[in-house]
Amino acid sequence: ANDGYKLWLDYQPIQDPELKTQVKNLLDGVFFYGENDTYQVIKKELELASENMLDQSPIYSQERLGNSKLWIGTRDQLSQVLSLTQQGEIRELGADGYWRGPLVFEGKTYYAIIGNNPVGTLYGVFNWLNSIQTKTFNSSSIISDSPKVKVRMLNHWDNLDRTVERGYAGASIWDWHRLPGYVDPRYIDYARANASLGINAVSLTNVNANALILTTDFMKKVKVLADLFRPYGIKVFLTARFSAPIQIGGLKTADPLDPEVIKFWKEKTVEMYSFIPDFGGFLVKANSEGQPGPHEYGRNHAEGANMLADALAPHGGLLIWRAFVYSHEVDEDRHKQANLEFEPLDGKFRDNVIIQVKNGAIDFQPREPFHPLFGAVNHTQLGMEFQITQEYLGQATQLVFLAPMWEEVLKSKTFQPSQSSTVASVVETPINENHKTLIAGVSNIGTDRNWTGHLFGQANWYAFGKLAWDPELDSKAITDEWIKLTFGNSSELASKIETMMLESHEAAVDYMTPLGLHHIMGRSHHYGPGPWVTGGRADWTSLYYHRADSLGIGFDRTSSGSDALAQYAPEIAQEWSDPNQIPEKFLLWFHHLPWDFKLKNGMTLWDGIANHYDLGVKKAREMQQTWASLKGEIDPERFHHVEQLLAIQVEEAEWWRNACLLYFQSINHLPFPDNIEKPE
Ligand code: GCW
Repeated sequence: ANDGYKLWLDYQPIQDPELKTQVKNLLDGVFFYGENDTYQVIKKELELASENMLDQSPIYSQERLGNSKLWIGTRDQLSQVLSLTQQGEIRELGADGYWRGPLVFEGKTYYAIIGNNPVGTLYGVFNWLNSIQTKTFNSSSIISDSPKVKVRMLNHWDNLDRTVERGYAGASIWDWHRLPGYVDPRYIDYARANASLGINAVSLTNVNANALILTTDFMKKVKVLADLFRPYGIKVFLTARFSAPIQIGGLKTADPLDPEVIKFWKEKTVEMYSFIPDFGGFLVKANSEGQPGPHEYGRNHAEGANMLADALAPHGGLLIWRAFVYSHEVDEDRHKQANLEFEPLDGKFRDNVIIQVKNGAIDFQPREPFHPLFGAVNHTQLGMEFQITQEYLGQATQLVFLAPMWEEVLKSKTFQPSQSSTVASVVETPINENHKTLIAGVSNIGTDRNWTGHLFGQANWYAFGKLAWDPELDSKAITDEWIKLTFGNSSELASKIETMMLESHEAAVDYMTPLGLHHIMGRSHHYGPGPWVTGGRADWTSLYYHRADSLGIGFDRTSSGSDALAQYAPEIAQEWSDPNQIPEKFLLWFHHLPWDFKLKNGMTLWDGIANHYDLGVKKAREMQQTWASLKGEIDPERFHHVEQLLAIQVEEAEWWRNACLLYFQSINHLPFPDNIEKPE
């Protein structure tokens, strides 16, 4: 039975005789150029892989020459057998880069996997194992790669009590109660999976933070995880509750300029590093959605962030401060708030501060235009925050592959700071040599046997890791790879699953929030439709976002409305302020238009909305049919799991379409177009 626990590291027996001989030959003579904890984990991985793929253990060679065939080590360790050119090429790959390929030494050819540091070597080994599984390994070609982003991080929204905010895959995998004494073997599999993607950082706790994590008892627990993850190249970060000096420090204030508060954080940080000498740093959500922050004391975000950054700096730690800030007191379009607060602070943050910005200005909607902060500040290092967990995208019930959405965001042109800038280039570029770059993803992992609840949630974790390593990758390549690793190498099966995956995001946008509609889901749980949601705080209602009335629909963010558009580069502001020029996928995000506004295809806006919802339902049904056609080609356990979930997805796509269209019709009283299936 296949329950999906092994993720993309399910080393299957090698069928192809030629490939098998090649791999066996190498694994019969493995030589390590040294000893360290990372090489220990490489050995474990090779053993696991070899036993599964070849039904035998690797044979370690004690001598560099003699019987060895596969060389593993760092550039330094191999310097005597590398030419100067080779050394130069590898050095250029930077800290975490790797090089693998044939090496000729004294007339004999070896296959070498080389990193600039041991972790780079581990990445090279994972990449090699990946190439075997996807049948792309060729022992005579050279493959080298290095990450384009320094910090590639998962954010867990763990609440210390095994619940996970917006977690849909069971309980939290962090079993705080039984730590530090009990080490769940799952922690190791977690580290392996992340390292295989190049993920090198994890923030263990919820950004809606509990100060308890900073107490000595919890530090001891965190230390166990940090020690386990270290050989895999993964650094641990924690969320810091801004009011911790009050909650656990016995102080009356958390004012970032108060000497006692400064002292509290300094000492806390010193204590943290006494347990974890390579502690990554803190991640902070402040003055957002009721979280404490510097504003309580009349201080700004920079004053808050810098105080913590100063505590971390002597230890080499990073302070990651979120730009997801909005408060109901600011009488402004929520879309504008981050720029309003952060643009005036440009250049005021310490070198070890990164501002972590969600991909869009509202909140992880099914589709958002890129966040206007990207490109708008030149002296502040911005990191990207994606949400892997599908809070607004059907949670762990629906198949929605997110790589195309992330790719769309990353490839968006910002036109700032330069004409050719994209979101990806902004995120990849350190503002100077002292700065680190960052891509973070809110994790979708839990205790479910398959980790992510929906089997295809694994693909989102996988794609996130790949894009954090290289934000320029295209989703199709990532998809192909994941499918092969997950379902094997049959090309017919692969092409069907690929189509499902690559079309799933657009399908969800169609049946949830087409044409730039947003935030019209059920209140607070964000599951299912809720365009009627009203009452309470304005920017938590659906009406605030869709603004439908008898005459029209959409949020006017042009100069006649909130003018959020002015926060983008003039090239974008100009094009998007014209409802006939803006890409239609963002139409109602920026424009309030009459129901009979003409779309590019000649339909009225109302007919267009109706057609998108209907198309979404059709696409969901198509996915279901495609999957049904794979019966017998996928093991029954995983087949049935996805089959059941797709049936729910189809019902829910219909629910979304019917609910939204009937609701909007109750406002505009227009008939449905003839060509769609009538909602009821
Ligand atoms: O998406 C919203 C979520 C909150 C979350 C918040 C944030 C952690 O609904 O659950 O809180 O964003 O990102 O801070």
